[in-house]
Amino acid sequence: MRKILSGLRIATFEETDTPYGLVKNGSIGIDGERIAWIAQDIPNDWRGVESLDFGGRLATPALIDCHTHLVFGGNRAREFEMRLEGASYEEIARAGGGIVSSVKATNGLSEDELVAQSLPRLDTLLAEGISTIEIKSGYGLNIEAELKMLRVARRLAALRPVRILTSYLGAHAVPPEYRGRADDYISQVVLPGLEAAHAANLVDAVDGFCEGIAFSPAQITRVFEKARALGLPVKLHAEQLSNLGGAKLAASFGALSADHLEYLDEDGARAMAAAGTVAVLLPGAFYALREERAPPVRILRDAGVRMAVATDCNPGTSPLTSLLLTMNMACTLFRLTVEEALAGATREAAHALGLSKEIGTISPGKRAEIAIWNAEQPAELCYRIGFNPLHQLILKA
Ligand code: DI6
Ligand code: FE
Repeated sequence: MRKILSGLRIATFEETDTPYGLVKNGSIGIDGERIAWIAQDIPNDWRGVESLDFGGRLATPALIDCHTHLVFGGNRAREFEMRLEGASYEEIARAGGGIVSSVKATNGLSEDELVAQSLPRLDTLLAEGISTIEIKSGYGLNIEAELKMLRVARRLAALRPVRILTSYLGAHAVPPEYRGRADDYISQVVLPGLEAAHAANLVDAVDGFCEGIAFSPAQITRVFEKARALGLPVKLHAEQLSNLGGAKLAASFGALSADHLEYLDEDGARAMAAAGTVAVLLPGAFYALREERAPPVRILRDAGVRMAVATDCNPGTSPLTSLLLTMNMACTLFRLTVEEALAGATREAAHALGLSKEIGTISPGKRAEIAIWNAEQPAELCYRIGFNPLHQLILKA
């Protein structure tokens, strides 16, 4: 199957000197699942191929949400109220709320129920021109429950036209039955759970939460060593609430990404740049927690670290199911440029998932995953709040 998309302003996001890699007034040739060419004139041997005219609309790579905890049970609206009454996220977590309360809600559901509760969130995200999302486990915190979450993520991919990459996040929180025994939890649950999930082909990457209220760098190192032994890529929630050197640790394992990074220092940024570790910025969590310290965007930029942007969709700190709103927040709260925010939800997000050869830019040879917008300027996708200008999502010819 061949098809031509014509009458487009194409923000290819190829890394050229042209902002957005913009091709004004262009066409895209699609052959099966791949992009064949991008040009102003249709090649001779494509004459007669079916062509759709988009009347001057903007095309971008389909969006990619590279950090979500989309599969979970219940909600944490009550904690939202508690925070309004003055409680902090850490206080709520230490009092047995927080992640652990979502663990109870998640583990009380069957696999079918978990699919049913997750689908509306997935559909809301997908309505904004998304082709690919990452989903983490981490609300099970026992072996079978972690596997269940990952199976749900795989099932979602079969139910909707979306590519889903899974991350095993057994090291998300210490469950109550292991309080004060985080190392035992890692030995008895996280590591054997990872082996079992990997054997069942449920794991695309391994994640962890490196934080005072979660796991120390030494404990994360144990998890990453197991990931390395299994040949799985790693990523890390790092420097969200304090600086434990998690980003540097992740970089030393060649991590795909280090995520959050509000407390990152220059040393960490340099290590990430050297390792090619992507910085995944999560303005939804920053906003919901009313954090005051934004990630050091200027340091990341100067160090040459790629910056992705993602929803962090989760019940506690980022109940957010709009990547467009996330891009707006990245600009307004973190001062990313529009080009950085859009690249962050396309090209750089592809890097963060290890998929940059396949998706993330509109380039010959890459998959034909293209969002077409009722917009002319790329900035229109970032400046609006709560409006979805998607015209059509193309996923192949
Ligand atoms: N950092 C976060 O912001 C989320 N997980 C993490 O490691 C929070 C998850 C939650 O509160 O349920
Ligand atoms: Fe997260």
